[in-house]
Amino acid sequence: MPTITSIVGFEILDSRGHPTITVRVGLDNGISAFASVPSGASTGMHEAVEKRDGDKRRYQGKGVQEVVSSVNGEIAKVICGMNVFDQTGIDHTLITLDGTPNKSRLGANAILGTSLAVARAAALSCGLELYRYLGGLHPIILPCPMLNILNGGAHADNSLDFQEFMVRPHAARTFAEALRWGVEVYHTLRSILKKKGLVVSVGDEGGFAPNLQSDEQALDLIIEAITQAGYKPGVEISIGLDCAASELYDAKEKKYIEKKRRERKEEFKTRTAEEQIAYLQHLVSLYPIDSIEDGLGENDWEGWQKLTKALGASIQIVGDDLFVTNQKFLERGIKEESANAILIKLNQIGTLTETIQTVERARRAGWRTVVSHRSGETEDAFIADLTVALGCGQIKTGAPCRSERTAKYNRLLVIEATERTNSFYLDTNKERLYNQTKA
Ligand code: 2PG
Ligand code: MG
Repeated sequence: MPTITSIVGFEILDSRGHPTITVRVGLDNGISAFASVPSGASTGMHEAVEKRDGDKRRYQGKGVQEVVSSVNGEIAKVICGMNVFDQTGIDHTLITLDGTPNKSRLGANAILGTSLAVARAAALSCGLELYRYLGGLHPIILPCPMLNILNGGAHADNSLDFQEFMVRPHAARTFAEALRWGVEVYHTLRSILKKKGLVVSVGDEGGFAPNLQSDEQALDLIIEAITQAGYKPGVEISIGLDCAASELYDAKEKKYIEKKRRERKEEFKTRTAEEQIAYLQHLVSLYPIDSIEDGLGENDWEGWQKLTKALGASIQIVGDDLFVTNQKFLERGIKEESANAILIKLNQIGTLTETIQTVERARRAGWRTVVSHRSGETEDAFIADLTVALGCGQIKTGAPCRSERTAKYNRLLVIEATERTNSFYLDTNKERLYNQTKA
């Protein structure tokens, strides 16, 4: 059994130019592996804590030197000597060592970096690809990519309130085909925006970030792009939204606010939870939207129940900030029927083991799972392997633009091409699996 002999953390940069951590785990068989930790902007309040130094003289307080020290010191001390295949034992040791319910003492970043690097070193020790080590030998499912082609909210300095407008090429026969469709729509959208004299610079997740009149105009442009690229909106390519509504909620007014318009001192609308639900229903009736993430805020459990009653039979209702990949919140969501799908982000909970358990719990409840990147990413493509290993069937990892986003899509392309006969693409809308040798 290979034993862990060294654990070393390094302060590196994420895609927004903020510090994050990468961890190297070394084994007594000579193998070593790295894993890097991403960082969110629209973070849920119940997420595991991303620890930062707070020393304003370095990186405006965002340094992670203390996190690196914890990895090199406390964490290395207890984890070195452990069997690298004991992922569950290692993750539990990390959780106990931290000792807080939200991993705030050592930082979820310190813990996750270690947890993921351990898994990678273990896979290498077996001579297995990461997705095989994590997922076993069964035929694999390639996910439907959800490409965030228009950015708004906290990810872009523009007028759009909704954070993400995604295309879902669900009717493709392979992942590679789905990605190509998405990429073609992305580039078509670019030329449409350009022709209209709109800005084609991009937001944090690589999607375009023009100033538009409304969320409806964004949806109209996407429909135009899908059609012009030669695809049938709804039939072949549908639309997914991440409203990131926790960001739009004004606790004082107890309402959802058109924040960008308010910031720009333009006339803005406010909506109660009921009005927000009605607005989303209105959008679903007008556009081929089949997935809505965070349509309401993270504490609005009552609203979520109503939203799922109103739309859950016909579309995917995804909880991100509401569940924060945490089984405790998911359990409540299952009981109260607050959603029918959960977003899966490793760094929201902080260990690989807990993430896998959350996915399994969601699946037992008949829920769908969508593996997700963060808006601040690195070149690490761990989530591509994770999606495949757990057969989640859906991944959102931004626009097909910027290397930290394409790294994940590229990894999936390679996995699919390698596993030709042994892989399936999931049409999430029909729950049908397609094998590429027959595509
Ligand atoms: C989200 C994520 C990823 P962030 O809200 O789903 O797109 O954004 O990482 O900023 O929380
Ligand atoms: Mg989200």
